[in-house]
Amino acid sequence: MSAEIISGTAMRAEILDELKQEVAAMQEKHGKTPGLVTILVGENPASVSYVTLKVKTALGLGFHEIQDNQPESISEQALLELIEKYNQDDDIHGILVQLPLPDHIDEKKVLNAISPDKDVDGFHPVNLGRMVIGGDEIRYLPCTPAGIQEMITRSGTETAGAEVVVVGRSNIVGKPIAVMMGQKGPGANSTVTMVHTRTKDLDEHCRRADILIVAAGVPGLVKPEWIKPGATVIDVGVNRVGVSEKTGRAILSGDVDFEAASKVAGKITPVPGGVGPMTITMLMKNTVKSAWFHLENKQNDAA
Ligand code: L34
Repeated sequence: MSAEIISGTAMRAEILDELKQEVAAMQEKHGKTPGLVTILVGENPASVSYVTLKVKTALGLGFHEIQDNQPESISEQALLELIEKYNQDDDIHGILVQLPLPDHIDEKKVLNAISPDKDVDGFHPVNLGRMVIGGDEIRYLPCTPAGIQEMITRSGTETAGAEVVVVGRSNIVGKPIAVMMGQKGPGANSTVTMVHTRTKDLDEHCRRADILIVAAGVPGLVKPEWIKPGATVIDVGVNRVGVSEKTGRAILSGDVDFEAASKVAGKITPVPGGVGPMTITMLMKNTVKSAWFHLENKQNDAA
């Protein structure tokens, strides 16, 4: 048996086409396009690579895009002031501060400083709280979990009543996707188990999963024997496991042994070309949403 590949790159193309039309409609109606600022502190190679892709995608959609690179040495205070400047800028609808930040900066303080109305990453406690409440309350879903849910539903995987096992409990992936899959509503209604480093019998839990979502950051953690035959496997890991001698570029590998897992799973996402491209796509979707909101509903705060 060979699993069907769920391609993030193919889904990205579809969704970006839809967004392009929305941007054109916005330009026509309001004479404005969505404004996004990406703030990158320092030169972490993975972060540089992801931010570069985000900027390129935003420019491709015709966004008003500001790439604001800051030195590793920037003080926490200066970074907070920079964020406040963009909070006040009417042409900016989305503010993204790429993580991780250097050790001398308090990540929580920085994320909390972004106006919840411009928090297109969906990391602010207000937006995470809204996500937990669900339904109409939702404003911005965090991008990686939103991308994962989109891949599951667009691939035709049944989620209602499905056993979903989430490996990992980070604030940006594990915790939010576990909540989202357990919500009432389309693309959800699943029975969710969240497992982590202190879980007993990790493999036993994984074997029960109809949908296995792996976001541990450990290359090759999930073995083929841990996968239920026919399951949908979503691999969120983007591990840099070496450097190609030919191209000099990083070699990427997921948290799942892809070759072996493909023989057991029903559907599986690749790395690269899986969840990563969808994360960036969902950021664009949130930014378009925010722009509509700011252009058509000035009373954000009262909402
Ligand atoms: N603030 N920080 C903030 N928001 C985010 O949503 C992120 N994340 C994670 C790290 N820090 C963040 C990302 O953007 C991870 N992440 C991310 C984004 C894109 C890709 C991977 C991770 C991606 O496009 N990966 C490509 C390969 C890119 C390459 O060659 O380096 C892929 O095909 O998987």
